[in-house]
Amino acid sequence: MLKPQDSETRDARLLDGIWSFSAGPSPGARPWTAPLAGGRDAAVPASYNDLFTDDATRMHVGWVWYQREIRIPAGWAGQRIVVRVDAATHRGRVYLGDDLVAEHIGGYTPFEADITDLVEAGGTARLTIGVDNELTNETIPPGFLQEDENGAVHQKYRHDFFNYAGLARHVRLVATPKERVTDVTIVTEEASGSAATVSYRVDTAGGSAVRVAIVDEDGRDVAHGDGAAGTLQLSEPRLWNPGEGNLYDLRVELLADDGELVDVYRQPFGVRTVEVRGAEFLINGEPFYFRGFGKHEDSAVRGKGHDDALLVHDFALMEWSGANSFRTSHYPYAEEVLDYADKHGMVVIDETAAVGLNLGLGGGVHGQAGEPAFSPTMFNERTRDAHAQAIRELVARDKNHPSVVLWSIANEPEAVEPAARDYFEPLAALTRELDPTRPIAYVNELRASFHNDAIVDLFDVICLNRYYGWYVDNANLSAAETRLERELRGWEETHGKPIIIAEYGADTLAGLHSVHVQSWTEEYQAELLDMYHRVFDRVPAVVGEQVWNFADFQTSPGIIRVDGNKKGVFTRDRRPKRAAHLLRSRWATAPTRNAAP
Ligand code: E9O
Repeated sequence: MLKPQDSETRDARLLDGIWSFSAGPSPGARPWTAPLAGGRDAAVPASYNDLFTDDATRMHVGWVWYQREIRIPAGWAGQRIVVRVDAATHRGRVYLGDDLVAEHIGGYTPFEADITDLVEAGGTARLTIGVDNELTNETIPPGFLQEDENGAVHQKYRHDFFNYAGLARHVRLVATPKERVTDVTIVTEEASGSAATVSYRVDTAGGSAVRVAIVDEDGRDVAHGDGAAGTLQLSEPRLWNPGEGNLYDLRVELLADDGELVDVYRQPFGVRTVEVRGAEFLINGEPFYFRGFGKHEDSAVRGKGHDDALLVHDFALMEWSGANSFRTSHYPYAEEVLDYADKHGMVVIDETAAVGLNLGLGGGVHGQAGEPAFSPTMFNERTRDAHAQAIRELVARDKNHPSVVLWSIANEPEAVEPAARDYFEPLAALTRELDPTRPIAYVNELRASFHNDAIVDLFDVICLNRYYGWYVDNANLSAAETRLERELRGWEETHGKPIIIAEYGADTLAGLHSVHVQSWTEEYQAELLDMYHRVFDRVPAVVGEQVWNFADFQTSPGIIRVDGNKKGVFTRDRRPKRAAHLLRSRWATAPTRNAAP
């Protein structure tokens, strides 16, 4: 799905700001022709949970409603007009007046509602967006409802971050020509410093001919093509590389029968290749070593609300620490984040929201005692269909980002039971079919190791989340070191594929210090990371280290979390803990941006 943009033929307006908001009533309580009953002010974009002071809203389960007036610009007559919602977490319904104009399931990918026939240029309309945050065994991510002693219903889930919901990204009013470019796909077929071959495909609605040009960063046309698909040659291309966010635009022009220009769309892209060869991960044919973080979209007050200031600051901190990459744990991030990664040469592991597809931990790490454990049969065909749809929408949205070098289709799912293989085989095949150009992975958790992981052979890269020294061997780093090295060597010998440690870390209370080996102190976090690094440097198949987590983040309340997960190297308000300085001295001095430290 194309990101909205302004062009000679297109117009996109943000509908950000203060909307009227109400938690409930149910969809049956329309009409939406009237102002929201009991509506109060809410900011868009932002998760609604932490905007107010009442717990009823913060912990609300079910639908909420956002409403505002829109005015259609007078100059938009004859255009196709849509409302584009970048994300409605986890399900959205768009109404214009009382007409349902779009419904979408999946909380982190965009959708649009065509309102062309319902509005008039220069006129106004009442726009209402319903957002449902409920998670079930058939949603991605999954969850379940639990009734307490008093009959109150609570949303439970296995993933370790707060179920922030609402309109956390931009909403836009967009005009395009009716005959228009509907999709663009660009692939670097081959690239070297002296030449590159780039293939493209343009999908259209109407129009009769397509003309394309590659435009460089100085605005010069450096290659031309005709037709809806083809290949283009570039001589002396400026390759997109880690740390070098060189970008081009593919300017796509759609022409009518009489040769008149009806639509123009500029799709940014980078010229770069990605390949897994043996136990190496290659970008532009060069071995790449991932240094960076698992992140979250998370901050005080706005929850998962996208914020450009936070985006710029997070990247500044990542660059300060010497990171060259991050993972969009555990869901697709706002498109602005990937645009920024493209521009800054930051490498991205792009993940679906399939997190928490694990069996119950029997009241263990993230489950509360007494909660039902997920069983292998708990996830069914419909769960998998939702998961497949999440993969389709992720690839459709992000396929042209050069920063994205690896698809992660799930985090820490059940991976030992035979049912896991039946579940994942078609999903891995689907991901490859949708994008044959990028390697794929799933992110593994400790209980599936090199000898009993039943799905890892379906993937190209082994991504491991490991917590020796934390959940296992807490406060015993020498035992942890032995176990970690033994396990990594086991993976290396058994599978011969590149290994990325996609999570390692320790909960750390900023300001807590000790001269003793004491978990939760800043010293312990730094020593633990340092120990992992020694081991990584001894195991050649390790091609990446991404610390869990970039920053402290909010979780659901529970007995192992104190105001959230504290494994951040930065606090939630982005101040460095001691470990941040350790990473900076390891990473920022790496000989080249590509090399292992
Ligand atoms: C997923 C991430 O979202 N990985 C978790 C992170 C954590 O800090 C969480 O925030 O808890 C770790 C999974 C740990 C599994 C340990 C199993 C231990 C069995 C004895």
